[in-house]
Amino acid sequence: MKKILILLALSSAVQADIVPTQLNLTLSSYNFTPGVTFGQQIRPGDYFEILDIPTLLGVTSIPVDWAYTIELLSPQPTGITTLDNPAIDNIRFVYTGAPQSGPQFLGLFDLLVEAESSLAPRLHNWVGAAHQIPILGGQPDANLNSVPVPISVPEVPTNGALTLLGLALARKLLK
Ligand SMILES: [Ca+2]
Repeated sequence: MKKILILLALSSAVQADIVPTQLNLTLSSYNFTPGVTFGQQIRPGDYFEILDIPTLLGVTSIPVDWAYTIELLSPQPTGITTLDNPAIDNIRFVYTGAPQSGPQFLGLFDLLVEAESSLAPRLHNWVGAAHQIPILGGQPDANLNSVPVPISVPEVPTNGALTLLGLALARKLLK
């Protein structure tokens, strides 16, 4: 079984608020556990996005107090500029619960993707938008991260298909 695990330490994020950790792809499940970092707080309306997931089919489960939207283009927080392909789906998760301060993990987010996808790197495709904790001023804070996303794997011809292709080529050459 194909299984890839990527661990990103909460403390290693440079400009951090909601960051990805424990990203994992199994047969048709793309899941991860985001975290809110030290000195940061999530409030109702704060969110994070993963941009441009070509094999995204839907959502299997997300923690309580979160809602999601699948959309082609997503809003960017102030100070964040990144590429967003208008032809490929994004997913955006919006927090609806009571304020929570970091550092802490935010639970498992599990997405349904096309079976037999494989992970491909993407640059600056994770956007997090939270706030500083009140004692630090409570201002909005946002960041960019890069996470791999599942993409389709081109189908490899089966032996039967190769045989048919060979016969077709042979017939063409004999004409
Ligand atoms: Ca997009």
